[in-house]
Amino acid sequence: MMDSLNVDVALIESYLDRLYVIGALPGGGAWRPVYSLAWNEARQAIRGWLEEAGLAVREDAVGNLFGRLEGVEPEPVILVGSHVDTVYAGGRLDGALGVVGAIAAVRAIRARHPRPKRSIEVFVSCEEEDSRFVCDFWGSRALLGQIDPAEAERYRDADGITLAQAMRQFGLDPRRIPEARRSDVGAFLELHIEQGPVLDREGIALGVVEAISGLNRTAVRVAGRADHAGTTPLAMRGDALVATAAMVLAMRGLAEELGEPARATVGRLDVHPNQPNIVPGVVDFVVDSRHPDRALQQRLLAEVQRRCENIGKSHGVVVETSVLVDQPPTPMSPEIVALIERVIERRGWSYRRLVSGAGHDSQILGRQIPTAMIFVPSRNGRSHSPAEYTPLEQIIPGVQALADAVEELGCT
Ligand code: HGY
Ligand code: MN
Ligand code: MN
Repeated sequence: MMDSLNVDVALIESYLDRLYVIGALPGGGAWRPVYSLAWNEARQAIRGWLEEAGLAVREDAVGNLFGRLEGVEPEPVILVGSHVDTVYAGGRLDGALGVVGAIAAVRAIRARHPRPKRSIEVFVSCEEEDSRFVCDFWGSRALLGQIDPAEAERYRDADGITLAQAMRQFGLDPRRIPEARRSDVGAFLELHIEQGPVLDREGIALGVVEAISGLNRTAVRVAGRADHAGTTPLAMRGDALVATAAMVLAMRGLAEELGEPARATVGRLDVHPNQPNIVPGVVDFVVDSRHPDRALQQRLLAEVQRRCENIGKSHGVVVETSVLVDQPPTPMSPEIVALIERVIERRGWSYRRLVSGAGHDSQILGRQIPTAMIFVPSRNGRSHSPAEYTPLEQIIPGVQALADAVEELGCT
């Protein structure tokens, strides 16, 4: 058996610190939405790190970055990474850990295997979070050739800018999106924080993901009637926000009825015209619903739509729903899961299997490419918040396990 690989702990800490400054918001947390200045600044920093690691850097048609360590066999390629974009006011580790961990892992591998058996690439996904456009795992869908270039004209951000316009600002041509497709990838590994409480609560070092939950996003438009807040009798109102309030509570009730681990969340409301002295005329909102069982995910989705429509009728407002995202649950590769467990056991660390309630690039890539994920604990399960935290000593086993697993896949 080979000696253990050792990843560079100081480098991991300094890269994570550096990334968290990029897109930092005055109130805490960072925001690096796709095709923004902060997003690009982070990518330029990462590009430099990939070059310093001795990797051949390439950018694809949507802005995904790759850093390649050329193997004796050019393909199939072992891909390892995560996403560079963040949610609004996101924490230090979501996505960033997977990118930094991949760089540290491949650096350590390169030091021992300057020319590994298989080619190994760090993958920096350009977009995973839907935090600017609801574009549904843009980076990994592009890699699989699943984007219709017309989508780029369809999606708009809060300021009305189309995704195509945003791409062009960074010299990317939406007509070339199909060129991002790859068919040379043989495996994908992603390191991530758990973003939930299980590992932290149980005092377990690492999670090995066996499946990722199915995810839907449903846009709901509630159309009532804008009227004077002082004069319109309650019985004469078509208050879109009152109807929406009932729907929000119904979504919570729906997930409770279905039981753990069903989820239904309304995290975004747009109220029109959003004035204190006007009865709200229109509300747009998005329901995020999830379940790891496809049949139950679909039942949940159908109920989201049915309940919103029924509540609309009882409130005398018009409800329209449209499904923006429909990603089924994705099982991880049993062979790579078993490999990860073996390398963790060899190190003597504790681990357990988990189903990820959060979505990941692995959810998309895992449907066509053998894929697996390693989780490190999230303190108090906090994520999608500046409170996201994992101490360095709990991060390092995750990066080591990633490096060991990639080494096994790429070099033996
Ligand atoms: O929403 C998700 O689960 C992911 O963090 N994008
Ligand atoms: Mn996230
Ligand atoms: Mn993430």
